[in-house]
Parts: sequence; C-alpha cells; structure tokens
Amino acid sequence: MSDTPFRLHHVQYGRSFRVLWLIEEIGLEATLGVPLEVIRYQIGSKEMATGGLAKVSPATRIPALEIGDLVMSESGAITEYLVETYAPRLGVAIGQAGRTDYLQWIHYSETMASLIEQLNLQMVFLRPPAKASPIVIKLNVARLRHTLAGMEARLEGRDWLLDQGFSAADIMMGFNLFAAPYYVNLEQFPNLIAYKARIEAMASYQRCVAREGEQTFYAQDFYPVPEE
Ligand SMILES: N[C@@H](CCC(=O)N[C@@H](CS)C(=O)NCC(=O)O)C(=O)O
Repeated sequence: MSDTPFRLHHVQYGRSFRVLWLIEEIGLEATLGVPLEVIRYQIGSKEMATGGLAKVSPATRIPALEIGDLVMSESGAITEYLVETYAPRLGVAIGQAGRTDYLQWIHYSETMASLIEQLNLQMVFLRPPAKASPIVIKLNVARLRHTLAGMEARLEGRDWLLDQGFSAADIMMGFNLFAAPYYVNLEQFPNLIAYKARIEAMASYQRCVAREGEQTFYAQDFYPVPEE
C-alpha cells in the first residue's frame, strides 16, 4: 500500500483537526502502512480558493481526505466512514444500542461549529471598511451558549457523550471546545471544563496538537460582544 495516496487537506485547528485526531486515535498511518501527507492551507487564502482543493472538495472547504481513489469531504461523513472501516470500537453500528445517540452527537457538532464559524467571520475575519454587527454577534453568542448548555446537560454524570465510553462523537464535538471558549466563558459549564481536561489528557489528542503547533488564528484569549 506504500504508493497509495493518503492525504488530508487541512487548515490549522480547522474542522480537519477532527480527521487528524481520528487518524491519530485509530493509528491509521500504521494500519495503512503509509505516512499521512498533510496539505496545509491558510484559511481565506488565494491558494485555498484556487489551488487543488476544489478538485477534492465540492464546496472548496476543508477537510478533504484522499485514500487511494477514495475522496471525501465533510468531517462528519469522513468520521463515520473511517470508524466503520477501520475502528468500529469508536462508533455504534446499525442495530446496536446507542446508535441514535451516536448519530445525534456526531451531527450536533455542526450545529455548534456553524455558530463558531459565524463568530469567526464577524470577530476575526472582517476588516474595515466592513463592520461586524453587534446584534448578530450577540445572537450567535447566545445560540452558541445554548448549544454548549445542551452538551453540558448531556455530560451530567457521564465522562463521554455516549454511555459506551469515548467515541468518534467526542472527536466531532470535543474539537468544538477548542474554539468555543474564545466566545463563551466555559466557567458556567463545569461538566464541559472536566470533559475538555479529559480530552486534553488523551495521547491521540496530544499527538495531534503537537502536529499542529501553537494556534495562530485568534489574536486574543477572549472576544467579548462589542458594544452596539
Ligand atoms: N460541514 C463541513 C464544513 C466545512 C467547513 O466549513 N470548513 C471550513 C474551515 S473549518 C472551511 O473550509 N472554510 C472555507 C472558507 O471559509 O473559505 C464539515 O464539517 O466538514
């Protein structure tokens, strides 16, 4: 398998982090016998828009994963595929108890991530003369807090989102907790703080962070809602 393309189209700490972390958790490079080639883009750059990404991602977004002839984008779809194919222990198969919870939390992650994306757009990307909208930011922060409260409630009395223990749903959702604290103070969510600490103690997560290096996207530790 050594000539097989095995590539991840990636932005530092973007949603492709989920795939990188899953690859680390599975040990997929060892399984395939091929080192992962990580193709790195700068978010919003010309290379991202006009380089090879459009060939492997219909929306020209990351992640995109190539394994041999297989090409997939959408972090949730890639996650479900990799789990089914290489690591059933991290998922719940059709017909098994807990399957609906698994699907629910895999997909909840994008309800949350799309709010973070809107906040990133308003708070980090916009440059003068474009102006962020305080009311839209306020609404999105409230919505993000609401999704975090739902996760907090789910984690009451649980270490991980599923009763069976750590799963790919934690990879999809856990990644969001890297970015959410830039907009919502997690102090009001003790279960999330403990969950985040459990994630940060995982060897696969740590290997992934070591591959990523220090984040360079956020210029401040917290982005408060601007005055109207
Ligand atoms: N639902 C998709 C969303 C993918 C997505 O929006 N990725 C962002 C980065 S996290 C992106 O590529 N944005 C491109 C841009 O903003 O130009 C997934 O989960 O993979």
